[in-house]
Amino acid sequence: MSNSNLFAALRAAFPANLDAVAIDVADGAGGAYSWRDLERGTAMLANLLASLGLPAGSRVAVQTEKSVEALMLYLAVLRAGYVFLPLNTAYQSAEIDYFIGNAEPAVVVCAPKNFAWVSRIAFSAGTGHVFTLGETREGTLLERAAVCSDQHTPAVKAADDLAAILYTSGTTGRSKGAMLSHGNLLSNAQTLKACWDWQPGDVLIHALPIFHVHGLFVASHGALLNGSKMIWFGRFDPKATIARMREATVFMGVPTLYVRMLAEPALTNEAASHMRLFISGSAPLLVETFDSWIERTGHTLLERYGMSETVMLTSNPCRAQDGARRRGTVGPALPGVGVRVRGDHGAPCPVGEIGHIQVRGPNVFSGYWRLPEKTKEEFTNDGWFKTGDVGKIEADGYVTIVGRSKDLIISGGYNVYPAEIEGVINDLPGVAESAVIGVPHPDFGEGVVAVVVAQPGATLDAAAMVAHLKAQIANFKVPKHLFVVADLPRNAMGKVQKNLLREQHQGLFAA
Ligand code: MLC
Ligand code: AMP
Repeated sequence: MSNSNLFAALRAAFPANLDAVAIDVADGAGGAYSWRDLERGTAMLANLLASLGLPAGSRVAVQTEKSVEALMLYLAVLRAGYVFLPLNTAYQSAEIDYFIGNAEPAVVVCAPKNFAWVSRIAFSAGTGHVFTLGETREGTLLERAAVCSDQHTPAVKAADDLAAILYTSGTTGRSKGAMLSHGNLLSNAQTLKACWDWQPGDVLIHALPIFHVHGLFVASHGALLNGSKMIWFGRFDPKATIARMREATVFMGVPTLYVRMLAEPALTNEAASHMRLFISGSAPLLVETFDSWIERTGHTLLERYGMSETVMLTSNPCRAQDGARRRGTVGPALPGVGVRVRGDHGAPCPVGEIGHIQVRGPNVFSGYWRLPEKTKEEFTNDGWFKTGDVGKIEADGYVTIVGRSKDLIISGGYNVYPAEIEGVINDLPGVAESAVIGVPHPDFGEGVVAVVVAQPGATLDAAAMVAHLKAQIANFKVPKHLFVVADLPRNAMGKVQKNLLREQHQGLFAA
């Protein structure tokens, strides 16, 4: 049987010279990792996992700061044939409690400073093993792996075997785990390698977090599958990123990263002259950012469109002969991926008409973890996944996203679901109801704003409520502003008119 293990495919792309630098760490403790270090490190971690006698399909949940060892842990989970479950470092105890309770991981890896509370949650959910991994190689994970063999044969996997679960919030209720297979991830990585014209000698600046699709899959797989060196930032720093462009060729970022680099005088044509390709995605790219980037660097940003359930769906062209990178669009569907637009009742939309974006292809996930009914609802009868994005397709295939049918805010590339935040606010004492909206924000694209109504006789203190929320939910979800009002605008059906609230507050964060 052939092996469809994603790690095996990535490993096969390592350069012949295993002593060449694979990852050059640009911040923190610095240092360099060779391809041999990745080979040996992932083997030792895979052997540690294998030594635990975990059942097939076991989940390994990881909430650690970004580090090369954290990337190796991801690769080791693939290599050993288990299922990787990355968690945003901003998540707090109630959020982690939910993910661990829902996914029932056999292994949890957390930051040393969080061991006490994370292990309490994990052990009470039935997790057998909790390890720690710090930013600078400290913790029990590497201590235990240090005594394991550095030889390991990748587990044999079928293309549809589960590789990762990515939690993505729902418009109603709790987060759902999107189940991605080895085949989903590898087919998308191979397609992007060809489409983005990865070249021998390409060097990627990796400055995104590694707990979401963009940094973990698109960026890391891209470099690994091309045997390309990465210049690795634990945290995005616009000045330092610009300084390293002279040694690099490819950069991937959410729009906020481009906005922050544009604010740096050091961003010039000359500073970017060694670069081949700048890619943007995860959130809408403003046309002003697109235009300013051309003006300042001479490079045209390549905007692409993706999501946790589907990895990448569309991309503007890379090579000039394949077409223009058209501002305001996310480009045509990737080869082998089907993208179509449907009306409210499922009828096909004529060219250029706005409707619901649907997708199918080898990149599309198999369903939500333990939610067969929810999965069914999110697919059409003929097997297309409903993205929840609204847009149009031109005659030449270019897709434009114009909005979302899902009530979702994207702030600095992170998704915030109003229903979740409203639920937390409504549970605070004295709150009758609330509405959470996103309004234009010069740095984050959209800023989270809450509008809250007090119960009769109650007095609410906005600052105290924000402080309370900060202690309960991930920091990027906390409203940047919270207004206490007498009542919320409603339509004749009694539904809160969020569009009116958005209009009212749209200038709140004006630059
Ligand atoms: C940080 N803060 C944010 C925020 N990030 N607020 C709103 N939205 C965000 N995204 C706030 C914190 O709450 C904190 O506020 C303050 O900013 C400083 O925190 P920080 O952690 O020091 O911020 P910083 O390092 O500046 O982070 C900003 C950022 C980061 C833009 C670098 O958000 C980021 O890396 N975003 C990328 C997200 C990403 O990779 N998305 C891909 C998803 S995949 P306070 O008040 O507490 O001080 C996907 C599919 C696809 O969508 O298509 O790719
Ligand atoms: P996530 O659930 O975090 O994977 O986020 C996926 C969502 O991000 C998509 O459904 C889109 O709404 C949004 N998104 C991703 N890329 C783009 C883009 N280039 N332009 C606009 N929205 C995008």
